[in-house]
Amino acid sequence: MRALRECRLYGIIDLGYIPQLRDCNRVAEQMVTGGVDLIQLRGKGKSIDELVNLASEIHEVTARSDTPLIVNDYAEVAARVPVEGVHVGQDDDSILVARQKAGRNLIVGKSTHSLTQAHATLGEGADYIGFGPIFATPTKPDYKPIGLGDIGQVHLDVDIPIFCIGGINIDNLQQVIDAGAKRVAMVSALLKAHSIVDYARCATDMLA
Ligand code: TZP
Ligand code: MG
Repeated sequence: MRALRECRLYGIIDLGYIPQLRDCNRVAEQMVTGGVDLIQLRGKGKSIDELVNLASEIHEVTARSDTPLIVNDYAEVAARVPVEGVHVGQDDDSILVARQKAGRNLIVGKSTHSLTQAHATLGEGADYIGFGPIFATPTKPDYKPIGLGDIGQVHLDVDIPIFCIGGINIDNLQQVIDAGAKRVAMVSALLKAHSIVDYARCATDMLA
């Protein structure tokens, strides 16, 4: 399986952007073909059983290319499907509880929305953090964007992989990289792209 440190582009399959759930596998295939390094299944409002079914199908695709699959919010899914990790937010299970619920050693990532939260997460044993939203985003509309200003500092202070997230697309990616980002996560830009494969290739080239 690809190591987290080698991952630059994190593609998030947010079911809110996928009207037909049977398309998830195809989306995962396209992400993998385009060079997405790490994939997350994010299904707000779905039941654990639904997520278990989707995660097992997507995992068949991701495992073939050694791409780690991370499940958002629910470590219970990781107890039933051999996904590589779980992602928790500030209001979700703690990293410790997520590991206990999964019942095995796996990647645990956490969303952070400020330098203070990023620092706090270090002591909690996260394997990576999300940092953002950098820009305003319809995917997380209630969150105030934090802008580019703290990206340099968070990379000085935090020595686990940091994925900048929130409103990032091909048109603003260079600004995010110039601000100090090495890794980014994309949701809507990738999922709404005319060609997920070409879009991901372009982003991975820029992050190389
Ligand atoms: N966490 C911070 S911003 C965000 C999450 C899950 C949403 C990012 O979505 P998009 O569509 O790439 O702006
Ligand atoms: Mg969450």
